[in-house]
Amino acid sequence: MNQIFETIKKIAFKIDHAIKTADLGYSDSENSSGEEQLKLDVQSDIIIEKAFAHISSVKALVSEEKEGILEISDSGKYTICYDPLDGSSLVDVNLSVGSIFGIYEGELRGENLVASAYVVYGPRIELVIATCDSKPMLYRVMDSEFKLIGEIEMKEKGKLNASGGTQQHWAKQHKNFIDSLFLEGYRLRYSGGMVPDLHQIMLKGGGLFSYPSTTDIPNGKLRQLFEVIPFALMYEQAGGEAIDDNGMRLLELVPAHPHDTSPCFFGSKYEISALKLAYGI
Ligand code: AHM
Ligand code: MG
Repeated sequence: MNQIFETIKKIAFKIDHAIKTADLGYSDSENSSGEEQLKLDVQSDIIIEKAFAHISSVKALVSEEKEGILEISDSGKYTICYDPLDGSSLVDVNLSVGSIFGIYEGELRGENLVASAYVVYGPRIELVIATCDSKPMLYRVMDSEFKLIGEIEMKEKGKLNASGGTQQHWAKQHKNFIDSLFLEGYRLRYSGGMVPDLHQIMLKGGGLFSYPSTTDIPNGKLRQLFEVIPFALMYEQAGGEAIDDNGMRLLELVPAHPHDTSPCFFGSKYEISALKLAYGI
């Protein structure tokens, strides 16, 4: 597993370099969710595929940018599901973006996630790694190297509130709940990049990030294997919670297809309890 984490560090430097120097235009292809791909999405995907191609513990790779599963090694133990450049449409306005990695052993489902990692490409490069038996560990690049900063631990209750989805398509109960948090004094924080948005809430102690079911996208936008499940492990290991709109732990999701999505809520304990009350779940 260490070799995988070390590889993610190397990938982070390469993708960061690409973000800073590459062409920001569109490629002439679409990803498997039918979204237009930026050249940077494709380039980041290739960087990751090449980096893991010779790591013997890797059995297979599944990318948000590709259909299907890429077999790497028969004797490998782990399947890595990754979003090479999440929030890539924010690069042209110079906001932070990220890469997300879910490391699964066995069938691709929440309970088989053994570790997850994400990289934030912002004013600095940061990396967070969580395993099933450790708190998330934060690393930051200083003097061209990843240095361990420390463990991440969330408080019982935070101050930040971030909800995705088009508001005109929110369900009444979601709108009422989000409004009630603002009436309690929560501050809006939403950049449109789940990596920096979830990172901010975790590092500032707590709050709530929602990507709910909406009338136009009933299953939400965020993908289970590459985005939702890896962050669920982060939040649970940091002392928070991560559930869907039925109150089920996101770590219990069982995707029927690699690109399946799910409504999702990540927060500290207080906000998740309040959400359960408001949603009646
Ligand atoms: P992407 O993987 O195509 O970049 O999309 C995922 C991103 C998340 O980072 C973010 O939370 C969400 O899309 C924002 O969506 P919206 O604009 O609907 O709020
Ligand atoms: Mg994404």
